[in-house]
Amino acid sequence: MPKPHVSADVIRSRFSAAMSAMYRNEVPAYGTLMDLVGQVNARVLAADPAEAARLAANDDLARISEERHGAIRVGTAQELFTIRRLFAVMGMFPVGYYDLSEAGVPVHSTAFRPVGEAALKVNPFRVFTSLLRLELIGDEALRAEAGAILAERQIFTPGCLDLIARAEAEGGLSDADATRFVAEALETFRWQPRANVSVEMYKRLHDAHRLIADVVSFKGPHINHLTPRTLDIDAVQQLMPAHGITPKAVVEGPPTRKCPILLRQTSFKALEEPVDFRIADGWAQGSHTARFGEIEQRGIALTPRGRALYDKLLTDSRKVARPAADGSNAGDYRDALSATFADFPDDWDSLRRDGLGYFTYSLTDKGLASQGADTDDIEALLAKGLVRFDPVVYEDFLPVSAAGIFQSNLGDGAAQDFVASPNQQRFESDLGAAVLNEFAHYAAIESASRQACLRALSARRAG
Ligand code: OOG
Ligand code: NI
Repeated sequence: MPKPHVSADVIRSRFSAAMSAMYRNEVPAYGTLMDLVGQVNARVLAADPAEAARLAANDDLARISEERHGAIRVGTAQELFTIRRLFAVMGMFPVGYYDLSEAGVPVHSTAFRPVGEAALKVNPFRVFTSLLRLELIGDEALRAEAGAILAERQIFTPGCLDLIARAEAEGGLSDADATRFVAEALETFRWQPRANVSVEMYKRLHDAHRLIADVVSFKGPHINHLTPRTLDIDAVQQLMPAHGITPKAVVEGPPTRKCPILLRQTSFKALEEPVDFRIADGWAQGSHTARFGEIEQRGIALTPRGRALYDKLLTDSRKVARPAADGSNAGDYRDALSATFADFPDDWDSLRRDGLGYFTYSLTDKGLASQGADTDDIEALLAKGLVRFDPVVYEDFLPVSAAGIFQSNLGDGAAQDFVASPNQQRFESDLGAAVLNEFAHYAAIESASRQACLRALSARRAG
């Protein structure tokens, strides 16, 4: 008898818990950040019982401060292809295409994440995954050497590869195999204190771009940050220095609002860590900065129309003030952002009526107690108080914000001018699959909730 499979959602939960424990242990400042986030979230919930009740109804309150995402950077098409298969075992699929060349970082990316409300509810953990684009590097000799170094490494353990193949062949893993899979997969994301290259090679890679050194010099794509969810990102940003952590200069994304939209993020600067580099007869100590911690606060998912308005206002505010890496104009940037975003409606009903955000619809208590209604018009049902609406949470990322996060931890001089060269087709061919469209996902959630409301009301009429 074959053993029953555990669900992919359960494997993902075990994996994110294991990753969190490993990272806290390896990066102590991250543990401090987690504690701070927990304290701030507890304070917000105590001060706002209505929000606490809403979260209790929609979310697992006990897990409110847990990780929502992490990030890795892989070096080759083959690595990207296999990482897609690895994440699929945990019910994580590539959503969205992000071109960061435009923002001075030689990578393009996707986010592996659970898809569908049920899976997100069990555990929303996702991994922002970037593929290095050596073709954007001018120095041809260095490009060839870096390619050769990458071609020789194997970032997956043999056990991990076997279990991926088994999950694919059998449609899942038994409980014991899932436990082994999590342990084997974790090895790919672990920090390797011994570099794969000599210090001279490291320096050359580093001079070409710090990101290239980070990807090419090591045996694997160490997880470079994990990110818990906070209910008040401004408070955590402000409290970080008192807890001995240095935050990046500005919070990325939209300004502080009554009705949060999309995603706001901030991070603490990457730490300098000791690394052993190869020398002729052994190892020589040096250092590398790579790993940091981040926090996020999520708001409503915007429609293409809302997203276009967001992009326009962000561009406008960056014309007034562009955040300097040293933080010298952080105040000006914040002011410009709030002034520009005054043009973005800040109440839920306007966002809905203007078609800027996605909402779910459900029956109110009155709707549940009713004998149905004589109309299929959602606006009329809302007016009668039979139906209510709630914002759909944004589950994806933002390219300009991601570039800001990259830059703050790569160091101030890391931005370089690359010719903007999005190449989704190439990315998807390396990935071995098309990325899912995030807008289609949100639109489907909204329309399913609408249909469910109408069906429930018509069943009441009939009954
Ligand atoms: C990824 C940076 C992007 C985010 O939250 O936008 C990111 C990286 O530094 O590898 O994680
Ligand atoms: Ni991140």
